[in-house]
Amino acid sequence: MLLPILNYPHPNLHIVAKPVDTIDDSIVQLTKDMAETMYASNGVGLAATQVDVHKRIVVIDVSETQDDLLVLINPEITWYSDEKIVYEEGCLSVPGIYDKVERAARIKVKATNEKGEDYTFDADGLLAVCVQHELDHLIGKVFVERLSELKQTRIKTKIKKMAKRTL
Ligand code: QAP
Ligand code: CO
Repeated sequence: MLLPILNYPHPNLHIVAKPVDTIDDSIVQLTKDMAETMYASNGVGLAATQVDVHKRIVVIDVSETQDDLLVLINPEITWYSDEKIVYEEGCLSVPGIYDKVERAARIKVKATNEKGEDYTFDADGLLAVCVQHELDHLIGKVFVERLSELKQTRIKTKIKKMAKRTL
């Protein structure tokens, strides 16, 4: 089932997600719906926060062929490199807006999958950027809030103008 995505600056995008304590059928179904919603929107990542569910759940697929789904339940970044990467980011909650954000170039991640298995992996490049971007959502942070105040003001103005056009 496709889920509606909250659009910035919706206040619920600032709610801090709570850890998942039991991976029951409703959580498994939510991860499936999140993946379907991400693929349908041609996204590479989606956090539960963006579909107004305030639990620590993220889906990511940075593969070209959209066939390498990562389900991250209660994800944590256990290590950040000092080395940085600057990447032009976008967000399904901020359609049409893209800007450069600096983040750690490499990270170590631990999470649980939808089967309840714990796993860890190292990430760099687009995957490292995506994990950091999605985990920001879980603490109520949208990538535009990592840009200058001037850029944030300009983005809000642009969003209001785009909304008017669709009236
Ligand atoms: C986060 O973002 C991300 O504006 C995921 O019109 C982005 O999937 C991580 C999207 C970049 C790493 C690098 C955005 C689709 C998708 C749009 C997305 C749009 C259509 C964004
Ligand atoms: Co996003």
